[in-house]
Amino acid sequence: MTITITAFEQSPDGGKGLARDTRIRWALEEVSQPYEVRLVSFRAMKEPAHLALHPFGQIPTYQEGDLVLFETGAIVFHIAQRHAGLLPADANARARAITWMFAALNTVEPPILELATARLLEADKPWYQERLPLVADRVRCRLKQLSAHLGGADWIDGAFSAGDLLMVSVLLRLRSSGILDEYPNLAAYVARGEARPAYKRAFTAQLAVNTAKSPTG
Ligand code: GTB
Repeated sequence: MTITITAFEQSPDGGKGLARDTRIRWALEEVSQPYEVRLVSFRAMKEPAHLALHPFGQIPTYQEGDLVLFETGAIVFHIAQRHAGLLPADANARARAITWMFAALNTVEPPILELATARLLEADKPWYQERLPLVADRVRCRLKQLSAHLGGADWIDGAFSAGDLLMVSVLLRLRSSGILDEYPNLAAYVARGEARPAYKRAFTAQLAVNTAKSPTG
């Protein structure tokens, strides 16, 4: 059955791979599943046809026959459950990998998103310079803990898993802030993720969309 995902017609990041369709593309590449991509504009995302797939009018979505999913974490989990390669066979190791998926999205990503939002939308506010270090320190708090847990390991709990896929994806959003480089083992962890052939294919595919010349020039 054909898998179809949605992605930005033109990502605001210009192809840095930070929009969440990259996470889905990466998961599908890891498990060698072909997929099609339907590109949607910001306007189309809020129209009934897309809202029928995604109640919050966002990307990514995932369609496979009658199945329609939204929420990146749920989609990656679905892919990992259906196809070998992203979750360990051992029941306890699998439960731990799933725990790391949640940790990436629920514990590590929120302060990172808060920082990204502050830098993007609050830089003109009179309190920005005072607030920014507070927000950045909340990110550092999580990175310090994650760094201590990872230590010198390649991946967060044994072999590469969907937990790593989501954690690396979440940490990638920090690159432009410079904070990631304060934690060399985490910077190396992210680099290992980016070096995976499946990530490279996913990144290249989204880049092609975002550098393609628009029909209007
Ligand atoms: N919780 C949902 C999920 O994980 O799937 C969140 C989905 C979401 O935030 N989607 C964003 C979206 O559709 C795109 S990925 N936004 C349009 C809207 O809400 O109207 C978030 C994103 C957007 C842009 C960048 N960037 O330019 O760097 C990075 C990440």
